[in-house]
Amino acid sequence: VAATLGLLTSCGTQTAPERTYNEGINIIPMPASLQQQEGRFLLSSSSSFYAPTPEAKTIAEFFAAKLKNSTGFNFAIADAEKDGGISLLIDPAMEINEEGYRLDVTPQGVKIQAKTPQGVFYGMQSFLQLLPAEVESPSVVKNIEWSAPCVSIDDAPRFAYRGMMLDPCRHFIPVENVKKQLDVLSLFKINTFHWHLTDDQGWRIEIKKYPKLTEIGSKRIDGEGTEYGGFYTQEEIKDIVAYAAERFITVIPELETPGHELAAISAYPELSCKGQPTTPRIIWGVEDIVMCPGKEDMFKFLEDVVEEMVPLFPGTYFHIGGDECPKSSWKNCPACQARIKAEGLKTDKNHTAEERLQSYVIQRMEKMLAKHGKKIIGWDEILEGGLSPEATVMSWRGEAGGIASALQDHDAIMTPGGNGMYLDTFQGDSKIEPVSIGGYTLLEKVYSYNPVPDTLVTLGKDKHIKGVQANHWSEYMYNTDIMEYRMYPRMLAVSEIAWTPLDKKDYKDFERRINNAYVRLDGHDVNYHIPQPEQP
Ligand code: TNX
Repeated sequence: VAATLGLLTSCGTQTAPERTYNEGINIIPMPASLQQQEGRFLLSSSSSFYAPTPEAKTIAEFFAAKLKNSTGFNFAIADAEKDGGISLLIDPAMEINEEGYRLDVTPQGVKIQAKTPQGVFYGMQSFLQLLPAEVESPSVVKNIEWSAPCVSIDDAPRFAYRGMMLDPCRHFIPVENVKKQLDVLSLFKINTFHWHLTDDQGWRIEIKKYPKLTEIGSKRIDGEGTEYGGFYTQEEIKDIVAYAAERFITVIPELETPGHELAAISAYPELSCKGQPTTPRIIWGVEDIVMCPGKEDMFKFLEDVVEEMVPLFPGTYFHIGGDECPKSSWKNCPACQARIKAEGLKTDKNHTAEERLQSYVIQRMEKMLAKHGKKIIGWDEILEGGLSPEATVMSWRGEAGGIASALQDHDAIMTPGGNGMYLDTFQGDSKIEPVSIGGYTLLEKVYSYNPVPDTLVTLGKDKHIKGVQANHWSEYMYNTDIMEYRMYPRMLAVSEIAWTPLDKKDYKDFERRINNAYVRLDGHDVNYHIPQPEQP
């Protein structure tokens, strides 16, 4: 089935982009402010980088190596500013957003100024998008003029959190493909990679103290009776985190608690209330067997896992899951009921005792992670039973969770499925598209999402919306071809929602710019979808 679907995605239904792709300004996401000027800047074999600080030099080296692939030019990194060169200037005193930059392209040269290395990196990404799209080619492209229109750009993101979530649990994503997505998404200024590493259908991270998590928990028997599995070693994770950091992407790991953990429970059955032997889940949907908060050893397990995970992920945030945890097993569990009693978690008018027990788990996770200097993010169910003091809510069941969180002066990240942030859905006619979880999320719908609800603006609480994320749940992403097909070009719309000021968004113009982006995606061998005119 997967092979057939793979074929279906790569033939027949797509039309090639038009050859007009290099006309006009094609930057995605559209900058906050851009003025086009007369003339063009020509990049040549004698162009050089001027990078007067070590951080700027690292970025110059990164882009010199990349530009060499497509242009074949050997760019020198010089100590003095030269005509025809690219200057990367970092000034911590510059008055500009932490991620902002100023980009001036004149016939004499390119100048990028920013407060931080990240700003300079984004300035370079914008400059690259002014060059012919073939600049993303992995091999030298001949007979092309590497020129860019003259512009002055003043740019900064609308949101500090611009995320994508990948789910290697339902279908595994090999290291090289994870890197590929990071590489591609960094072109479009995505800065956060939420990595969903544990779930019912597979445990995907090596934990040295608990080897059975990967020996048993990373494998399942699929429908045809074959073993399916995969996991990341800690070395591979470090490698990916470093790769992301080079591209100014922070990795947020997710350790699901207390539900969605059947794979871990299969390896260590004592983690559940009944302790019955089980296997990683082989079908999709919500699993009833969950972790047992009545048992102190269950918390010890989480503490040990956290202790091994934390050093791998230098970012501030740690995602503790918290979604879809059926509580029937806790109702019939003497240890859970004893915990409810001991902690005084009585049913009140807002919450059941079991909901408050879930909140107790999340609060313990928060304390556990605070000891390591980490802050928690959780799916919006963490609102039920009372929010942990410092938690950030990821709003997925619509926007209500995000709104409730902001009203309690907690930060929130918007990722509502119904508003187009779930990219496991169809993006065209379901009769010809590869099977998906269901529902239609056309490119325009993704693009039209505004992560800040009006009510929060009215109440002056909009500052708590830190940003937006698209989720790529992989139940119906049998391989990375289908995953990419679902991701692109919709992720480009997400990048523009996350970066571009609301009043600068323009779908018609975005559609035009996407033709240029397709050629860039081709350079990375991305299996993208092309929206068809006859949409359902
Ligand atoms: C709900 S979103 C889930 C995931 C599924 C997804 C499918 C969330 C926090 N939980 O476990 O993969 O729906 O769309």
